[in-house]
This record gives sequence, structure tokens and C-alpha cells, in this order.
Amino acid sequence: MAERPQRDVTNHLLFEVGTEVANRVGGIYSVLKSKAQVTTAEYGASYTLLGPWNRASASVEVEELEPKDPALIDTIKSMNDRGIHTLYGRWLIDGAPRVLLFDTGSAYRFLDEWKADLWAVAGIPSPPGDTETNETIVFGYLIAWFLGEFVYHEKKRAVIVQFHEWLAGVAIPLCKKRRIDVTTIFTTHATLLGRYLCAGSVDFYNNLQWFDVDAEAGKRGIYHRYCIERAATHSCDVFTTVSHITAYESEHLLKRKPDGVLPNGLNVKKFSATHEFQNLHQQAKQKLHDFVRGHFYGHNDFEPENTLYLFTAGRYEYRNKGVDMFIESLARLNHRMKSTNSPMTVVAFIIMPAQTQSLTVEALKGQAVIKSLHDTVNMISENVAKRLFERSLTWHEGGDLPEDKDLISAQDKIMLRRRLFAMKRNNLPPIVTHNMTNDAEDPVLCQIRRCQLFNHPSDRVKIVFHPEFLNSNNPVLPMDYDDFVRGTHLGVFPSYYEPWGYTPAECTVMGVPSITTNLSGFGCYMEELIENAQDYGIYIVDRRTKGIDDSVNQLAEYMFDFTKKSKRQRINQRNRTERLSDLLDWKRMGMEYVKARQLALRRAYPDAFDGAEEPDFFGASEMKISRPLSEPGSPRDRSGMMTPGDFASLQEGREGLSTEDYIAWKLPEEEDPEEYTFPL
Ligand code: G6P
Ligand code: 1S3
Repeated sequence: MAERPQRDVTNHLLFEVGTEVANRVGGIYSVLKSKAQVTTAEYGASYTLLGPWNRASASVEVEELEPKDPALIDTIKSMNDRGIHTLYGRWLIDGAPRVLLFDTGSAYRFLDEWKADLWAVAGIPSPPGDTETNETIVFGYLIAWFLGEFVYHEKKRAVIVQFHEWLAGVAIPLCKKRRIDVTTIFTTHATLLGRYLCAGSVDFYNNLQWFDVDAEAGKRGIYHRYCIERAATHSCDVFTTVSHITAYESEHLLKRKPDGVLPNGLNVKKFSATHEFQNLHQQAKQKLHDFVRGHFYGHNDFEPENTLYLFTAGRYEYRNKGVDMFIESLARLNHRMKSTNSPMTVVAFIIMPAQTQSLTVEALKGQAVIKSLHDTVNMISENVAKRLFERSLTWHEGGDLPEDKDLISAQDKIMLRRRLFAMKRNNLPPIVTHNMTNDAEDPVLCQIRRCQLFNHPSDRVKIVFHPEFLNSNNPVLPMDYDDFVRGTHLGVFPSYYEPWGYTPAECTVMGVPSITTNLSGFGCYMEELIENAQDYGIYIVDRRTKGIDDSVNQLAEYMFDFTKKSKRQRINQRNRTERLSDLLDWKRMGMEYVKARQLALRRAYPDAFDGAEEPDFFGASEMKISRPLSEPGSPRDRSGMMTPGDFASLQEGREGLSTEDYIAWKLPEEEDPEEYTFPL
């Protein structure tokens, strides 16, 4: 067997492969996009993302470039000469990383050949008719083709390739089989079986070690996909996932213990509004008030000042994202608020795209009715101002001041009366803003009906289900998602299956408190890191050790306690929440990626590290932090520095590499005293 040539590991190249490169689908797009800045800062032109060429999104997100690297030029040319269409360019996002996109459509003529090869070399079956798997195979073979040619042209530098999720994973066993001289990292952001099993009615976490994985995959018709995922897991040099909980799941369902946990970060600068964020909340909240005035026209018997906006959002995975629990807890919250005569009203939004036909007439009418009222009142007030001015001009000493009746004309009153009559409604404000394709069977609607949360005037909890992602051009709720989140008071994400969970993390960096669970990667991470997470606006529902009923009660209790907070307490809490932002920044989280890459190099080129000093990032810490905070609350006091990997260090040679802390992190000092001396 030929020896691997010794490549330069210091000036290595990095490729990251994913199906969501410049193509928004879900969480992996968020990972790649938000991380781009720190990765390009580290690698510059040595970093390229590889993905399938989705023409619609690439035309908006990618600017074409001429490649400069000779090996890249030769490889692209050789593939183009064989009829494979590619797009090389700059992804137009922060960090502007280079991307190389492959038109899978130009390679489908090889599909049958590649399927046969996949069976021959890896024993992976691929039944006909599964278009997603076909796409995965074609993409995987293109990537393996590209990498094989690339390292043929680039002989000096080591090449690290990091693959995200099974959809990008076919190339990994191919690299192994073909002995392509690259080192590979496979990062799974969820497991196929985990997602499927959790969506059913299975006690997932208590049975993880007992599942007959092949049989379970077979029963669900995903055996061939599972084979791809498992092959990628076992043939990569370094296997990682995004949280501990998914590491545990991977160990049992994919039968390999991950070498490390690479949690997801955010580009905090993008959200950072420094002291402005409280004002942004106030401004965005006004827009929510506007929406609510329209939606609840005729039933606007609750005060904006005493209204709290709660929301959940995400892909429509009813059970996995915990929407079932959210609605049940809202019903219990409603009951508690009613029985304690709470002065507050909660408006709970569910933002989850489902199949819809259009906005409902009722939702559109609500906004139109309120807009007309607004226009009419403006017109009347202009008329009143004009008359008041005219009357004032003719006033002389001893004369009477103008009376109200002189100011509002009969005409004005008729106009106003018309608008007021238009606001009369015989029905209750709707619980959903769109006409649903499957209204009768939609799980969210069925659960709302079962809990009888019908927006009755006596209800203290009102519901608005918006089954479409938000955007500022929407005529009913014209707000972008970030803007919407800023306007709310509390995000609620009681997920059952959530490898990481960007939604509560995004709330945090926008200074919005959130509720999550100890079954979500983010929830576990925060629970581990912060002693008194609730003070920081991070509430964690126990869905692991409690029964379902107790978890629902705990969630209802958290929400009920939140409704009892004063405005000042909410403001204080938001300040503390926002202060956690740096904890979630890629500048810190990205260090785990650095470690994973280093481990990949060590495993592929052990000789290059012999006798050499341990690289910096595994080296001794530069400084120690102690408790930097005023009360209340601090992250867990550690006389040392922390990285996310402290909770699951990367394992060298499966024997446990002891990684030293290398990044200092501390909360900024408290700026606002907990107790205010002025009245609330
Ligand atoms: C921000 C604004 C304040 C406003 C407050 C409302 O802090 O800067 O002007 O009073 O939000 O908070 P609330 O929790 O009642 O929406
Ligand atoms: C997955 O997306 P999902 O919503 O299907 O990957 C995300 C990025 O790693 C992660 O945040 C999420 O929990 C996973 O579930």
C-alpha cells in the first residue's frame, strides 16, 4: 500500500460541505451562514464551502468569481469538461466566504452507475423513487469526484473536509474507500431515527439504548437513508454533533460515540443593538399592538399596557418542537389567570409554516377595519383642529370657549358611527390567520380546539396561529422575524426533540427571555453553564425526569410567574438576558470547530505531530477568571476558562484528550441595580 505523502498540516485547506450552502432550508443554513465570518477570518481564501447549486437562491446569494487557486482551477475545469456545471463565487453574507456549487442535474446520467457503485463499495441500498436520496447520492459522488481530483492537483497542503448532516455524507465512505488523501469530519445536526422516533408516540430517551435500529429504520421506510448516515458516521476521521443530548443519541442510534460536541453559535454582532435593544423592543411592540387591535377588533377589551406577547416558532414538527405542550400549558395558564383575576392578558403566537391556501378574509378584514377607523379618526381630528383654530381666531375677551359639540360636526359623527358599526362582530376573533389546507385535521388547530382556547372575551390567554413564516410585506402581520421577536416578551420552545435549537438562542441575543427544555441542546448547555439561569431569562422545563403532566404544569407555572412580573422586573430581566449574548458568539463557540479540525489532522497525519509541541488551542490557558458578577446570578463559578467543549472534550484516539480551557469569558458587569428606589 502506498504511503500517504506528508502534507503541510499548518497551512492546510478547509472545505465545508452541506446542502444548505447559499440555500436556506433550516438550521444548517443558519450554522454555515452565521459561522462564515469567524471561519473566513481564520482561513481567508483557504476556506471554501461546497454545496448543490440551487439556481433560485444562488442567483440572489452568490456573486460569481474566477477561481485563483491553480488546483481549484484545474479541478473545476476537468469536471466542467465532463459536463458537470458548477458555480464558483462569493456568498454574499458577512465574511463573504467562497463557495463552489455543483449542478446535480448535470450529473443524473451517472445516477444508476453511482447507485450500483454505492451498493458495491459500501453495501448501501438505494431503492428507486426516493428523490431526496437520489439527490444525496449524486451530490455525494460529485463531492468525492471533486475531492479526488483536487488532492491530485494540490499535493502539498493537507485538506480538511467537514460534512454537515447525512444529506452531505455520501462522499465520506467514498473518500475512505478510494483512499482520497483528505481528512474528514462528519457533523450530524440530528439523527434520522431520532427525529422519526420522537415524532411518534415513543418514550424516546428512556429507551434509547434498546432500539433495534435497523428494524426501526426499516419500519419507517428509511433504512437506506439510515445506512448513508451510519456509513458517514463510521468512515469519517472525526465524528461530532451539536450537543450532548444528540451525542448520547448518536452513540446509541448510530453506534459511534462522537469525538466532540460542536455547539452552534451566532453572529452576535448582527443582532447587537447595545443599549438600543430596549427601545427596539418598545418600537416593535407597537407594531404588535397594531396587529392585535386589528385581529381582535370588536373584542379589544384588554389594555396594551397589560398585554404580554408570548410566541413559539419554527418548522412545523408538532410534537418534536413541543407545540402540543405549549398549547396545553396555555390552557392551564388561562385557567390560573382567570381564577386569580389577573389584570394581564397574554397573546400567544404560534409561527409555524403549514399548508395554507390564503389569508382568511376575517384576518384581512380585521386589519382593514382598524385602518379605516384610524384614517377616519385622523380625518376627524384634523377637522376638529381646523374648527378649533377658526373658533379661536374669532374669540374675544369675555367670549365662551368653543364647546365640543361645535367641534365635531354631524358629518364627522356619521363617519365615526359607520366605522364603529363596522367593528361589530358576532363571531370570536379567529385563532388562525390563514385558510388551512387541512383545517379539520391540523394538529395545532385540533389541540387548540380540544383545549377550547377560542379567544373568548373572558379568556386571559388569546391565541394567534400564523401558519406562515413572517415577512414585512405580509398585509396582516407586516414584520420580519427578528423585528417580531424583539417586540415580544417571552419565547416559548418546549421541544421534545431539539439537537440544538436556534430559536431560544436568537431570543437571548435580542434580549428576549425564553423557555426551553432540558431535552434541547441549547437548554442543556445553558443549564450547565449558568447557575441561576432563570434570573437571566433562561427558563428550562424538565422534560427528562418529570412525567408529561408535571412538565406541562412547570411550563404553565413559569408563564404564570412571568405574568406577575412588573414592567421594571421585565426590563431588568431583559438586560440580563441580553448580557448573555457573548456566550453564544461564534468567536467562542467556534473554538470547538478549531479543536475538531486539529484532531482530524492529527488522526490523518500523526507523523506531522510527533515530537511537536501541543498546538495552542489545546495548550495551557492564558488567564483565569473568577466570579466577575454582582448578585444576582453568575455563570457557574469556575476558576478557569470555559469553552463549550468543557462539557464533552474531543477525544483523542478514543482515550480521552484532556483539553485545557483556552478562552476567557465573563459576563459584563451589572449595569442596573436589582432594586429600584423610584416607584414602578
Ligand atoms: C423598553 C423601553 C421602555 C418600555 C419598556 C416596556 O424597556 O425602553 O420605554 O417602557 O420597554 O417593557 P414591557 O416589558 O412592558 O414591554
Ligand atoms: C437541526 O435543525 P432542526 O430544527 O431540524 O439543526 C439545527 C442546527 O444545528 C439545530 O439547531 C436543530 O435543533 C436541529 O433540528
